[in-house]
Amino acid sequence: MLTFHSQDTKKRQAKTELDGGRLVTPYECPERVDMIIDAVRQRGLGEIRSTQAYGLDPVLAVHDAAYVMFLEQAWHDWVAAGLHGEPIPSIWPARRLRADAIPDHIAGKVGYYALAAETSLCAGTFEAAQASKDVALSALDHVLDTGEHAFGLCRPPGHHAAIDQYGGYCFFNNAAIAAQRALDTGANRVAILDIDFHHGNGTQDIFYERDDVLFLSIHGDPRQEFPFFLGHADETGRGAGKGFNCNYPLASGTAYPEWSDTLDDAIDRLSDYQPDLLIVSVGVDTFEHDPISSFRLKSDDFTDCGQRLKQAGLPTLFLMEGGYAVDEIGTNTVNLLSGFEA
Ligand code: SP5
Ligand code: ZN
Repeated sequence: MLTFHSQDTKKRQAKTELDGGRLVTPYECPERVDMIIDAVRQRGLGEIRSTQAYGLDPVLAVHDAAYVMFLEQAWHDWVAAGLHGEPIPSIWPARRLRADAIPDHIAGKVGYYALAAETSLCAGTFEAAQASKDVALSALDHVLDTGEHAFGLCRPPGHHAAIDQYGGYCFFNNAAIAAQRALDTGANRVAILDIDFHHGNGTQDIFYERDDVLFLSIHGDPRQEFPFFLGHADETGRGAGKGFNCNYPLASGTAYPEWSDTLDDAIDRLSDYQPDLLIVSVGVDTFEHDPISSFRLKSDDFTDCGQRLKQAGLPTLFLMEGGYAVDEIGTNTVNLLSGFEA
C-alpha cells in the first residue's frame, strides 16, 4: 500500500497544551509523523509518495469561510494584540450567551471558533493543516485513479474539526474534505468509519443531515471521555441524514474482544450501505498504553483489526487521526495497514 506524506505537516510545533490545569508539551507532536514513516520503511509497507497542492477550495466545500480566514490570521492577530504565549480561549458563547455575534477581538474570536481549550494555536498551524488535507486529497486521488487502497499520513488530525470549530488537535477535517471531493468527482455514496478512541464529532457535524455520507464511530463513551458533548448512541442523523449516523460508545477499559465485536457490527452496517468508497479515520489511541485514552487494545490487535476491515471488500482510504503513545505509534499503525493487506 502506498503512503502519502508531507514534511510540511510538521510545521505545527505548538509548545503548549492545556492538560487538566497544567500547560504541557502537546501529546499531538510532529515526532508522531517521523515514527510512522520509520515504521512504514522498516516494515516495507510500500512506497512513500509526496503530495500535490489542492488549495483551499476543497476545504471551503465543508468548512465555513470565515472560520478558515480566522485560522489563517489567528496567530498574527494574537501577537498584534500584545497577548503572550499561544492562543488558548478563556471564554466561549456558552449557554445563554450570544453565539450569533462574532467578536472582533482575537481573545473573543478564539472562544467563538474553539470547541476545546487544550489545542493551542501557533505560527505554523495553518500551514500544517493545509499540508494535512493535501496528504488526504493526494491519497484519495490515488484510490480514485487506480482502485488501489492508500494511506494518508495526515497530521494534524481532523475528525474533531467541525464546520466552523477547531479543537481536539484538529483544524481541517481531512476525512470530510476527502469524502466531499470523492462525491464531487463522481462517487454517489461514501462511508467514513472512525476507529479513533475519541468520537469524531466534527465529521458527524459536517454530514449529520446528509444521506450521501454514512458516518460510523466507535469511541469512548462521551459520558466519561472527550469530547463529552457529542457521540451518544441516540444521535442517528437529522432530516435526510436520519439513519446515516451511527455511534458506538464503549466504556472506559474496553479491550479487544468487545471492541472487535463492535467493529464487526459497524462493518455489517457498512456492507448494507454499499458505498463507492470507504474512508477509515485511523486512530491508534485505542492502544492499552496510550497516555490520554482508556481502551486496552494490544499491538497485535491492530493487525487483526486490519484483517477484519479487509472483509468489507471496499476501495479504502486510510487517514491518520490520533495516537499518542509515540514509541509504539509506528508499530500499531503499520500493524493495522499490513493486517489489511495480508
Ligand atoms: C485526534 C484526537 O485524538 N484528539 C484527541 C483530543 C483529546 N484532547 C483532550 C484529552 C484530555 C485527556 N485527559 C487525560 C489526561 C492524562 N494526563
Ligand atoms: Zn483520539
